[in-house]
Amino acid sequence: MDSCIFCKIVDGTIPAKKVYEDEDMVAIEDINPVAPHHLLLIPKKHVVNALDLTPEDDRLVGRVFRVAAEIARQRGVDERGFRIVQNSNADAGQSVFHIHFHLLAGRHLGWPPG
Ligand code: D5M
Repeated sequence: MDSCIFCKIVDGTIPAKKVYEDEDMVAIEDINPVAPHHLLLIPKKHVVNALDLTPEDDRLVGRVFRVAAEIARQRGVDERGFRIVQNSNADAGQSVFHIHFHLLAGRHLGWPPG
């Protein structure tokens, strides 16, 4: 998608701090971190949000969670804990309409979220 900021990060047109990349996804540092560790796992395929997923994306979403857990392990935040968040549409606060998963860690994360 020409106008999508995350498609541009995926293809390198817009710079980002990439911490992980494979054939299906990238992980970048969030530009506006709300926790000591705040990464975004972004599938390369342009999917709008959870409502736009199809059965063929099932493996991709499972892979995102596995990679997120591996990054948490590498950063040593696995035992204390971490959170994976996907916001879909307005009430959830989605601001970029290319599906992404926040990985948050490094502080106590309150529940319920705001
Ligand atoms: O989260 C969208 C997130 O995307 C929000 O935490 C800011 C982040 N963001 C927006 N633009 C950039 C760039 N260019 N680099 C890194 N991070 C970015 P949402 O769940 O849609 O509210």
